[in-house]
Amino acid sequence: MPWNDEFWDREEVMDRKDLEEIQFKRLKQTIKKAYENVGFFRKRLKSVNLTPDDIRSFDDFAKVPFTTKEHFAENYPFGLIAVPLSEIVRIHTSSGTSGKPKVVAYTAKDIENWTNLVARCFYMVGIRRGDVFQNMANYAFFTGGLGIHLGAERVGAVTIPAGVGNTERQVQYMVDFGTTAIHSTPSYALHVKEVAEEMGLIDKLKLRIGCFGAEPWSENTRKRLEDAFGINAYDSYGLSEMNGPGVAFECKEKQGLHIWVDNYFVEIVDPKTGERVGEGEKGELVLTPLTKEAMPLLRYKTGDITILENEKCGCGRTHPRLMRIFGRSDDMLIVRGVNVFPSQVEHVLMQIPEVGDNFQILLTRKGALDEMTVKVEVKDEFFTGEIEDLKRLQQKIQRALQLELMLRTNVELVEKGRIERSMGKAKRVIDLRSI
Ligand code: DLL
Repeated sequence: MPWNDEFWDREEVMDRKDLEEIQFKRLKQTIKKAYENVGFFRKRLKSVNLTPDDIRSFDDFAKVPFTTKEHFAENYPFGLIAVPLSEIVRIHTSSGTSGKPKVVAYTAKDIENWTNLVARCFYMVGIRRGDVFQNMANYAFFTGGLGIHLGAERVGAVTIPAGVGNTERQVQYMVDFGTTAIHSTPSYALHVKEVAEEMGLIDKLKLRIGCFGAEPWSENTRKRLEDAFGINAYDSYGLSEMNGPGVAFECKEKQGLHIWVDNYFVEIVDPKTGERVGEGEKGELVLTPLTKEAMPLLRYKTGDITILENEKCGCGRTHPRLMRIFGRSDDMLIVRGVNVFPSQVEHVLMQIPEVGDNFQILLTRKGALDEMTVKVEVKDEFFTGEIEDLKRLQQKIQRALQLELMLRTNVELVEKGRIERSMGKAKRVIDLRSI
């Protein structure tokens, strides 16, 4: 296979009509594969009196029942696999419900296809042969390790399997190897930035590009990372059930993430009713992989809340865009009846110059009332010990949060380093209300 410029460009600007044709053909194949090879899907289709032949349009497909993460628990470990184990070459897991991890499996062709999808994302943001790409993600069961790694190698970058942790060594390598591109969770990137500043090496870095994903983050965090590292920072979305990273990715316009609809069929539904929402409306992302051999999931409810944008992008690519993920429907906090996404809190805090890079939300109950306390690290230069200054800052943060959330919160200011750093996905919320 010639992995040259022409190869990647051709896939990104396919005609919309051709894309739809490919989608429908692949969708039919996926339904058939699932029906014929996975008892679970056969039963699900039969429960609504459907056979694969009854699905003749994208609208008909809406009659197929959803697959949820609970179904992963029920079919643990291998119940959703559509090929014999002898054809499986890799397994990853990610945290699931009722103590059972979600197990996802790949054939050799799945790995090949996934690698090309991740490479397509990296090519899009300008990562090329000669770039030094440091992958600061966990290489164990997490798909952000190997999945990202193979995609970066495929575009020809010098790929460093750095993993997470040992942050001082990571920063030293970035300087020594002349790293030009990094990948990590945004929360770990903030920690790397902090350590690079402490080591006095932040100005010695040669970074151009940062790819960040696997958890929600905000425009203001983007700005912090871009300013500190002198990079362009891009949002990367994916989930293990759909291979892992490489499902959707921002282009240089940074106006939403192109979702590769030749490989994933996209629906946005009302999370409660399951009905498809109107164009441009916010809802839950439901995905059906169109090319997976090992695990052809039908209408998988991701839990992720977003908007699908069909307008053509300034970059010329024809694949539609997902707007930045607001959060998961199950991450949404209800505090005294008000809906709050942790990403909204992040958005507010990261635009306040005195605020450091870490925060945590603590939920407690006082009598019948919920209390939300936001613990905020303050940058060293503002943590002066002057009570009056701190009081003013605390009130400023409280007002900014109230304006965004329509909710009164307590704000507790702490010194830098007082909140535990995350190496992978950050734990932003501690909910003590049910204890
Ligand atoms: O997080 C795959 C991945 C690895 C994506 C590296 C990007 C980079 P899981 O561990 O299965 O897979 O978690 C998937 O993480 O359903 C979202 O809730 C969340 N998530 C992933 N990317 C983003 C993002 C990987 N860019 C779950 N913004 C998903 C917000 C994200 N949330």
